[in-house]
Amino acid sequence: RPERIGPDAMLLPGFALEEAESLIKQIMLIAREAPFRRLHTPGGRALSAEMTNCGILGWHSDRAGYRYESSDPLSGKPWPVMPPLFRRLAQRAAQHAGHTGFDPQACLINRYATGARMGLHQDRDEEALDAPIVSVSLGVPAKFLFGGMHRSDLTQSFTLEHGDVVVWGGASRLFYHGVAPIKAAMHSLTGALRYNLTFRRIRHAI
Ligand code: MD5
Ligand code: FE
Repeated sequence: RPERIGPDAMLLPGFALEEAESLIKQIMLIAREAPFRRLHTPGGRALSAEMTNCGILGWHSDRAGYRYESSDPLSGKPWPVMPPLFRRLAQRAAQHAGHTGFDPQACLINRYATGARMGLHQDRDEEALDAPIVSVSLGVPAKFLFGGMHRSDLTQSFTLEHGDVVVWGGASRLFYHGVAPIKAAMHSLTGALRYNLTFRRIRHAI
């Protein structure tokens, strides 16, 4: 029961439910090596979601700009290895949505506390724009906003629940999107938190 939510964008409800508890345990292990932190935009504003990464590249933002780094700027050490469970889930989801051969290089882990949000933006810090993006939602639900190629395009909203996976390919890959402020809620595995795993391929070759 995959649901088409945009051009080449597929919602796979509950696709990650079976491994959700293991995913959350792995997030805790990753955060011991590379703690969640609040990044700042190049303009100096703090993002409200806290972030960390695993994989050979990790997304980072500071006064110098948005970019992918092979080491954690906090520690100078390489990002934690992407757990095979993460990689396999992302590959299986991409395959399920019709994208063969997806091999993610980066997994950005966003942690949203109550009230945290993500303003409308495009994901365009990657070179491999032909590769899909796979996102996995865990914990409390979020109202996700999904627009079009232009910031001013109307947005649709839908709820992303614990275990839901979305595969964004084709035209949707560059659509504006955001997350409305997280409402106070409780989930048995995460408390009041929402986590989102965002799997991306950054470069065509390594
Ligand atoms: C989130 N994270 O729920 C989302 C999930 C981010 C981010 O947006 O940049 O960390 S990824 C949603 C996404 C990715 C690529 C394209 C589109 C949506 N889209 O075309 O709507 O924390
Ligand atoms: Fe995004």
